[in-house]
Amino acid sequence: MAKLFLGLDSSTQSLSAVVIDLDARKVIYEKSLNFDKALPQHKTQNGVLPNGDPLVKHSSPLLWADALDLIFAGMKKDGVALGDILAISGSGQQHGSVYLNDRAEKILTNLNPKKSLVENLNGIFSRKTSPIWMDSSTARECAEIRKKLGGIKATAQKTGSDTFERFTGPQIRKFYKTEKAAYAKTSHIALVSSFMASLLAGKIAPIDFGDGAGMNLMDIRKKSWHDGALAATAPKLKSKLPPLAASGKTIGKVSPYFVEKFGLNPEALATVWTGDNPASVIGLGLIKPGQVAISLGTSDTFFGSMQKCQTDAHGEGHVFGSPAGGYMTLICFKNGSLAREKIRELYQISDWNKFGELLAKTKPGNGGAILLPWFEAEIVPRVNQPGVHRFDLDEKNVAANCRAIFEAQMLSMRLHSQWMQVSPEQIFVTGGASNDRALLQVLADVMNCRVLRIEVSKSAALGAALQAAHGFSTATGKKPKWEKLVAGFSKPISGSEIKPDKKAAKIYDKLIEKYAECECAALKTI
Ligand code: XUL
Repeated sequence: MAKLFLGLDSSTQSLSAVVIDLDARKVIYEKSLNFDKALPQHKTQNGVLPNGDPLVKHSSPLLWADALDLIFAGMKKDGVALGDILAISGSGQQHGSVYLNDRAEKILTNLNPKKSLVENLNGIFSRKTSPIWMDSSTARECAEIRKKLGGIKATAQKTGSDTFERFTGPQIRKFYKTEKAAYAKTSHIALVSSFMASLLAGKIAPIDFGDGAGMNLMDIRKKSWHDGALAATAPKLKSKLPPLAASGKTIGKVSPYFVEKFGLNPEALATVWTGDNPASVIGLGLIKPGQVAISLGTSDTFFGSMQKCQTDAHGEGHVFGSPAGGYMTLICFKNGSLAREKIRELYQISDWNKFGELLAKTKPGNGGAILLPWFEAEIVPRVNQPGVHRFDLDEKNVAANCRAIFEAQMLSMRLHSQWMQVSPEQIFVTGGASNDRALLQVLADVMNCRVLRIEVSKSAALGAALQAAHGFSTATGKKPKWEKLVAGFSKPISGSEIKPDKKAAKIYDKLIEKYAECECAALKTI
């Protein structure tokens, strides 16, 4: 019998499944189910419920449950050997929260396989919808909690991050303030990850140290609920939260609902889920401290493993627990491809090859020219008023502006990741813009580090499957090594390595000082 493990990823727009054969070191099945297309009855757009207020972004927990039924039905239909799956784990979009009443526990333990999950779960919610990570309607609550915790630095030191609108604590506070009766009727608060794990386990599941750190409620060092943060958020909160636990830890046998309905093995283990970013860290094989990846997408994110818990005094970056045991960090730059596209449009450059040709006409360091491309309000550094700033850079010089945008973004990444105190030996890059060699060369030179491309399709679900394998092995008394476990699953694309140019790297070592000064000067004016 093959040793199969299932990883599920409940993201904003879809639910994905990845099944791995551990001994063969192979992904044997993968599938995604798009919420809007597969389940139009829930009326989401890109996984979000329409709302008149542009700051409010909610989704539906019943949609996620419906998707779970559907993905299992699909696996059964596709002939996946569901009876051979030894353990299941998963990941969820971070920060989103689900509110359950006092009927939830009983209903979860008695899920009726003759009915759908949606039919079973009707009546267990104390709040019909779930605020998700895209919501930014809690600025006031962020300020209130931050103040009670002693400011930005103290909040980050205590909980791993400054308060952010999308984080669960500020969201819970808003719910408590605006819907007091519904808050009082809430017996359990779950994250997307722990809600999904609860369905599979047939009982209220713990929240893990990775996703728990995205709440502004967990003591990042002790990995337990932080009493001060709980008190600053809402009354009686501790009694509504599940225990915290390591991701992949066994919750129990999978619920009989899934055994009877889809043919899962009754001995299969249901394990604790995590957030999608922590799971991706595993899926990409970033196990050793100092291993980092950059995702160049709509926004750019810089994330990776971290040895010590090192929080950001400026409150720009986040520290989460890593499923591999230690910590991970994540920094999100909003003006990623968004800003690169804006420059391309502004100078009417037909495509990225042409853009690269123009850039090649200039030299590393751009003669000291600096651009600050904050087309949108920026997260890192915190910029509330969008604006583009140029220093010693002629707006009419097209080639210099092409180089300036790439250099600015990579210098900003280097500058704002210094607090993490990691010196990577190599950087993995993924995402839409990661096939742009000109951009990757600037990245390698600015970071003075090898850069390798890596394919990340379903990296979170793959990480979750590996987490299931780790949890299973631990439960059977073994001490599995993460490095061994992930080996062979995610490999960089062959021939994609870009080495830093030592001369250029020296230029950037100097230019970063000027870049930092320009940032300070611009921030003072807004
Ligand atoms: C991380 C974050 C997003 C979501 C996306 O802090 O908000 O990356 O996890 O699913």
